Amino acid sequence: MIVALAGGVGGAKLAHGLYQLVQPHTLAVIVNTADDFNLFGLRISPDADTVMYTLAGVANPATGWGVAGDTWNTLEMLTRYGYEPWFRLGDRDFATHIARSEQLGAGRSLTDVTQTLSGALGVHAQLLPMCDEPVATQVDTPSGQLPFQDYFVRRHHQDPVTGVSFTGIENATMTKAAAAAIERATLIIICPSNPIVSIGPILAVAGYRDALGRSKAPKVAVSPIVGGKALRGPADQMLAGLGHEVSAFGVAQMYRGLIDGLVIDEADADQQARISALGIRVLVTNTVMNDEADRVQLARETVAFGQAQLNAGNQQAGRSQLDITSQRP
Ligand code: FO1
Repeated sequence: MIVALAGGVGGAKLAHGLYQLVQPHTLAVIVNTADDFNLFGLRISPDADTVMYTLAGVANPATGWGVAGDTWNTLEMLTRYGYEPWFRLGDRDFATHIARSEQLGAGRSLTDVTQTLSGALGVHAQLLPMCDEPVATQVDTPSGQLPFQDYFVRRHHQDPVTGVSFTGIENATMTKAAAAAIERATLIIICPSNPIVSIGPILAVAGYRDALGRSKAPKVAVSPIVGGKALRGPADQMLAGLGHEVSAFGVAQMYRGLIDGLVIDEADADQQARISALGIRVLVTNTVMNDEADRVQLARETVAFGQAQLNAGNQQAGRSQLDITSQRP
């Protein structure tokens, strides 16, 4: 079982590479839900939907989020009723939010609803919300505290970030399904998502750090920072605003103690020694996923890197060599 921790578009791309590489039922993607919010009376789970649409092969390739070829009639009509269309919801995307909201309203858990929706779209990997309780990222800026989507979408993540907090985190617990997946994991991958607001919320939910620490599976992260920049989104300005070094090394420091290995881009090869000095093994390769082949290639190399960690660990302990994954023929 490979367990991938993911957030938005960057994480979804590597999850998609893994999904194409291994038998679907041997992959579980634990997804951030702290970006979730209510709009038009509907519950919206942007990161779960981004991973779901990407694995289903229906994501909008230009943006990474929303449904390819979607239409905008509902939003256009809502604009005529005076609503501001700051968060672009397509007509097919609305169906996801209507179905999720209706099923949550009937008392189903977010985990069960997400399984129903992703299964209906033909996704046979496990797509697991990090928790079933509501958690909401708040971003502190010089203009005051902003709910995440206001900061990220409405204000185009222009505001300097001076702090991040997760409302409701104190009531959130790792789901049984996520715990079971980590229990069975032979490899745990932290996808190239924003360490602060995509991976951070998952690690802040009670139970994850213990479960990950207990797991004997190798833990490998892929740096979302390449050449000192985030490939998309505000991760670089967030790391800077919160006092972290904006580099692959900075990411290594954030995950220190949690991961055995870090995959960094060739642009950051000069940081390999500093990262190794933290006791973290390093794989230097191309981590920029411009097309589907890149996604599968990065997935393949990340899995092989994890396998090497496992073998190294087993050799030291005198254990036999295990095959981490059942790859698709
Ligand atoms: N991001 C934007 O920058 N602008 C949008 O209008 C937008 C709409 C949207 C609709 C559905 C969805 O699932 C995601 C959407 N996103 C949009 C992306 C979303 O804000 C981010 O992907 C995550 O919240 C951060 O990873």
